[in-house]
Amino acid sequence: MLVQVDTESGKASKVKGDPAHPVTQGFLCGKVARYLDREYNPDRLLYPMKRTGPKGSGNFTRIGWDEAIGTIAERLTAIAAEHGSESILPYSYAGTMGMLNGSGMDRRFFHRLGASRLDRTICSSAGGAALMASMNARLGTEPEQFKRSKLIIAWGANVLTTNVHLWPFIVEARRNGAHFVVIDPIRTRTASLADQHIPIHPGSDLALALAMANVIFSERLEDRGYSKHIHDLEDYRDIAATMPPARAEQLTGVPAATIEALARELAGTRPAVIRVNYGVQRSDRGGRAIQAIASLAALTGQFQHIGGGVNLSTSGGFAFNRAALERLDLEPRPTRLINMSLLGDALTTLNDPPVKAMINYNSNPAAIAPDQRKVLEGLRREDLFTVVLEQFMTDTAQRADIVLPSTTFLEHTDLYFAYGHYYVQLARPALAAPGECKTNVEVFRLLAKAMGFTDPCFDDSEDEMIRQTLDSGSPYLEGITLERLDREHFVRLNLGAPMGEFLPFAEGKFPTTHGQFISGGKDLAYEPPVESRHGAGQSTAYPLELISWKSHDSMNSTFGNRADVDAETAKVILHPDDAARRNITDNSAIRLFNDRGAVEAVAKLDAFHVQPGVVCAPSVRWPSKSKNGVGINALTSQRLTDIGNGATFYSCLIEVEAC
Ligand SMILES: Nc1nc2c(c(=O)[nH]1)N[C@H]1C(S)=C(S)[C@@H](COP(=O)(O)OP(=O)(O)OC[C@H]3O[C@@H](n4cnc5c(=O)[nH]c(N)nc54)[C@H](O)[C@@H]3O)O[C@H]1N2
Ligand SMILES: Nc1nc2c(c(=O)[nH]1)N[C@H]1C(S)=C(S)[C@@H](COP(=O)(O)OP(=O)(O)OC[C@H]3O[C@@H](n4cnc5c(=O)[nH]c(N)nc54)[C@H](O)[C@@H]3O)O[C@H]1N2
Ligand SMILES: [Mo]
Repeated sequence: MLVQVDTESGKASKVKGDPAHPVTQGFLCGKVARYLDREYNPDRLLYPMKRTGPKGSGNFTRIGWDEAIGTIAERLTAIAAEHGSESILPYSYAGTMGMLNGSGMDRRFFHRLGASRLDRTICSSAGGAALMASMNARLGTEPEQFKRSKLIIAWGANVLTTNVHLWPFIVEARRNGAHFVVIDPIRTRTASLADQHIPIHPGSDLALALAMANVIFSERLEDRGYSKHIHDLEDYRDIAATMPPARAEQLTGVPAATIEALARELAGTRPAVIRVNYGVQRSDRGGRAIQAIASLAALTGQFQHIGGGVNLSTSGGFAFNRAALERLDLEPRPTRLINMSLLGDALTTLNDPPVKAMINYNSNPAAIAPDQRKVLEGLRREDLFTVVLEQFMTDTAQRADIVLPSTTFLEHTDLYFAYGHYYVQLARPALAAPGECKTNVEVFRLLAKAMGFTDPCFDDSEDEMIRQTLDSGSPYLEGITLERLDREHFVRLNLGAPMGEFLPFAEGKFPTTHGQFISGGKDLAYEPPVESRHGAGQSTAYPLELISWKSHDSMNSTFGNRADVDAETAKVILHPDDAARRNITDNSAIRLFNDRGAVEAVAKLDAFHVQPGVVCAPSVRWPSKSKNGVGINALTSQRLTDIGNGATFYSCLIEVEAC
């Protein structure tokens, strides 16, 4: 990304994509193209503040940094002395995915303190666990290879909305004759532009993937030469045999003939690539669904061909020295791990010790964590000491005792990995921090000093931390130095192959113990998600399946302060048949509810985008912007995925009524 800065005023006038970058190719997504609105927004937090009214009242008064840091250090010391240091919980996720501000000085601080550790499961852990279970590597087909594909399946991947930089490669492939198929319960923007859209019942992808394998095995369409690299091939065949297309049709809503045709097309096309995204794994069987989808690529030998394979994530290429960056070794003793997707329970029922302090940065749990009623109940606790590092007054910041103003990524140095491509990136500040904003790195450095931590790592500069992170001995990082990053800004990982020709599994050689791919066999046995039309929790009280997917114009809850984003995320899309049965008209006020909570929204009737029985909410709206002060996650549950302990946001049953 390039920022045009006026040398006299020091102000930015324009942001644009870097035309030299092989993946982003000179354009930005719609959200970041408007980033200067955010950068110079009058609502930016500029000074440290402390709470003056009751918890959550939003009454704050400005204080100095010395008082802020002093108070936090004093309170944390007292809480650790009385309840043990594990009563202190860090909470962070994807606000910035920079290594230093996202998993650097913060981790050092909490490890040294002996705080509870956070299991960061809110987004991708089920899919990540699936890649590890099947290949022991989080690697995927390079985006640059997609243009060489002949068949591209976007499986639970809303490419145009969430991964727009892949789109030009898909366009190029289609120009060369590729067939583009989308498997998604919703007819997304991506689906409506595809050659074929296959609507599927939410949470049933595992059944579809097994049925495709069933067709491939029974018609002997597998790649004989390559499928020998599947360690548990016979178990895979056995489990696939339990899912004939007719059974899968019942479970998925996809006609058996469509399943057969897709299976034959996948087996008969080289190269074919499956772009699976995280939408698939936000439900009970989502982890194994990803494993079954990756298994299809192995069974049909797609890993041998440029433009083939499967891509969920490329993050495993970034073989950084996390031990040196995060310094887990500073822990005085091994500490407990708290699942961030269970924050509601962690704040309300966890004991031994209870959570007495929460330091929140890069995240807005009051909006994004499931089972929001419990989360908000927890954040309301007068005896919970809460510190929030933020750029804006989010619902989480509003419930803090101390709010600390944070820099944006245009204002601090950081090193970036990616999960959609293979380039390491460095950003230096383009702009000065406004007011008294500080970087997360600096805040945790100051806190470490105030707590009396004398370990030399708390004196490390940003540049020193970057050098330590790059120094891992991995061949992927060979030759990638801070100096080179400063010169070039983005550097391709040293993957041992020219751009667009990285085929790590062309000859099998998976980094598993036996070097083979693992399908999962019996572990792939399908059961519908508890909260789904065929699930055990199916009920007449809450018959509708809610998908609170990604909104086009916001980034989870980031940008939720914007009026246009708020209007968009206030809408909930219903099929006209479902609406008619409930006397709901277009643009009218509705109430979505289940046993966990109720949310008010505006109905948008739309037979084009949603199928009957499915309700779709672009997320994540700021709770405080809605009439009853809660957001869509008041409806979602703390039930976890089959593997990876992830959140099941997209497996959620509700009822809707006019209000
Ligand atoms: N504009 C925008 N871009 C974003 C984000 C954002 O908030 N806004 N967030 C970023 C983040 S944090 C992430 S993790 C990625 C996520 O990127 P994606 O995974 O692409 O996004 P999602 O909307 O979570 O899910 C993708 C699609 O899966 C579909 N889906 C839901 N349930 C199922 C199912 O059971 N089966 C199938 N086959 N499909 C299903 C949804 O309808 C959706 O269209 O996007 C990133 N990019
Ligand atoms: N219902 C529903 N819930 C969801 C999802 C969904 O699809 N549906 N998606 C889930 C997924 S995939 C994800 S990844 C999570 C995302 O959840 P979060 O990681 O909490 O993401 P955001 O909502 O974007 O909030 C990030 C916050 O970090 C702040 N921030 C940004 N940069 C910095 C920085 O440098 N320093 C500091 N201190 N703060 C910064 C931003 O202002 C913002 O308020 O949400 C999950 N929740
Ligand atoms: Mo995410």
